[in-house]
This record gives sequence, C-alpha cells and structure tokens, in this order.
Amino acid sequence: MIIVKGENVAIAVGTGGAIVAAFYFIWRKFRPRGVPTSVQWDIFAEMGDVNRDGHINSTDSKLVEAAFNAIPGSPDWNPAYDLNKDLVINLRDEYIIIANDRLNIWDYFGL
Ligand SMILES: [Ca+2]
Ligand SMILES: [Ca+2]
Repeated sequence: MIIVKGENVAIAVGTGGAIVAAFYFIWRKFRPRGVPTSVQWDIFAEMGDVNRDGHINSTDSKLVEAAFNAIPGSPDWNPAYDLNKDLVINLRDEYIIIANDRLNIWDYFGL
C-alpha cells in the first residue's frame, strides 16, 4: 500500500485504500490544531473574518451587508467591517470577504 500525502489530499492505493483515505480525511478534519497568535487573528480579521471565529464565510458577509453604507458615527458603523479602511462599509469590503471565502485560520497559517 502506498499513501501519498499532500497539502489537502491523500491518495491511497491498494487493498483497503478507500478505508485509509477515509480515516485520513477524518483525521485531517478532527486532529488537534495549533492556537493562532493574536497577530494571526488580527491578520485574518482584516482578510474578512469579521466575527473572528476562524472561518471566512457567509456569516461574515451577512454581518458586513447588514452595515452597508455605514460611516463613522452611523448606528451600524463597526470599524472591524471596514476591511479596506476607507471609512465606509460597502461592496468593496464585501469583495475582500468573497476573495477569501472558505479560508480558515488554521489551514491558512499551517497550524
Ligand atoms: Ca468568520
Ligand atoms: Ca470600506
């Protein structure tokens, strides 16, 4: 049996290969992960993880969309949602989230 491990892929060849691949997939999903540093959390937040849960996804998009057109002083203003730091929350911030959609902090930083 030959197992080739890549960044996000496992290829198992031979008898039971599918079972080995399944276990590898499960291990990849549930293995203990490292703890991001505060600097890594800050970088990832600026990439679109506005709720800082470690994932850039539709939850972050919805938060930013709910604050569309907010500027400093607006009730919906949240500086964390102004990803491009141009002092208005709009589609330009949403594009940053879309560009990084589905990233997670642990894979991104190799933790
Ligand atoms: Ca998030
Ligand atoms: Ca902005």
